[in-house]
Amino acid sequence: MANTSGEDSAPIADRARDLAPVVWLLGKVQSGKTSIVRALTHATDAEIGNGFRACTRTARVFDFPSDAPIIRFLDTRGLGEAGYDPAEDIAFCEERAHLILVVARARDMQLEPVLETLAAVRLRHPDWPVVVVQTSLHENYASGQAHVLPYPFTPDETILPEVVPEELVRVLRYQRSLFRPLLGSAHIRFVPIDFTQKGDGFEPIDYGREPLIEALIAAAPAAVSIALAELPDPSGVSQAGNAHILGYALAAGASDAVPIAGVVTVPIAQAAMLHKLASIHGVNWDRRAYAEFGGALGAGVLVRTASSFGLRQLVKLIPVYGQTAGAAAAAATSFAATYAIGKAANYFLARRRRGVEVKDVTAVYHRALREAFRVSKAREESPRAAEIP
Ligand SMILES: Nc1nc2c(ncn2[C@@H]2O[C@H](COP(=O)(O)OP(=O)(O)OP(=O)(O)O)[C@@H](O)[C@H]2O)c(=O)[nH]1
Ligand SMILES: [Mg+2]
Repeated sequence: MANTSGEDSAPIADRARDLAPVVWLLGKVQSGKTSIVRALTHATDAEIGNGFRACTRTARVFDFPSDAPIIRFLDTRGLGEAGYDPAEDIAFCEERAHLILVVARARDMQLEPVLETLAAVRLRHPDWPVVVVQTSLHENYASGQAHVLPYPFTPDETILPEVVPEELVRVLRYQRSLFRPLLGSAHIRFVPIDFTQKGDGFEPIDYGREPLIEALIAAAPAAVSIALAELPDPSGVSQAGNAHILGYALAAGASDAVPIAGVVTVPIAQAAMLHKLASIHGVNWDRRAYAEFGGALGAGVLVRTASSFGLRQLVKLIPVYGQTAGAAAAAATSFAATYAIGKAANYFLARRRRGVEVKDVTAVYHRALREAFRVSKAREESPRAAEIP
């Protein structure tokens, strides 16, 4: 297996970072921007404020996952502070973003700084998707009131269900009306959430997390949706590795489309991915495991990964893509092969200790290959995905 440590993995992260779509979080000071980054990516170094003083002082990007990012969250300094002119920061964010996530406390009706910025950005980018997150819902509950469960809000911005407390309906509706005069053809989606601390006494503490991810998926260009679908679930178990697999596969596909001598080759990306997955599952690739896994994928698949031979040869083995010549097909193939090897390895590593049937690993590999080609097709059909700087 190729060496996968240190200097090899940095270019993979760089390559993935170049491709990953960027979500721009825009909102006033202490509206809950960083809390969203933290809840979505589980980034523990995202510092959350105390509710009073401005916390995030400079724009910062959170890569998810950091070793091979598939999505990037651009967390920004809060708007509306005296003496802070956000023009430069806004220009910086605008150059990089693909989707805007506006964050506002549901009670906050003084949204001028946010609305002004949003209106200016939408004049220049009328088609950019916007999701407005209405945070800290319980500030509008009567005392002792719990969250309404199951989560009652729908993506339809006009309908607020009867089960929702009257005061909350009133503020949500009023705040939504403030966004109505904005220019731009894209639809604005509203998602009420309440990300509380454990001691606050509200269950669940990430009220609205899933609907928020769904709203982002619905709003986003296809490439972003695919990345968002791989965000970790709170238990973190069932999807362990998925986001990493997608990141490495994207990096592998890109390195085949735009070959840059000596940077990231497909086998190196694959080897680094296998290494990463093993560490996620807390196991090692010993000779036996590697042979067993290689056997499940079929003759030669891993030999190509392990040698520096490249996977272009696979083009011939995969019927649909074998017929289409050219770099795009090679890239799709490298992406698909890496993705499928990753999914199969994830399955294999998660079950190896308990014993795993070779034919099941093979089935996962084949299913993932088909899925990968669907994913590449969706990416091709999403032109914004191709123009990420
Ligand atoms: N109850 C509740 N509290 C929230 C929610 N979102 C954020 N908070 C709290 O609000 C405070 C500010 O949250 P942050 O995530 O730091 O807000 P921010 O927008 O990043 O703030 P700045 O970096 O200062 O601009 C913290 O005390 C959070 O715990 C929410 O949805 N519900
Ligand atoms: Mg912050």
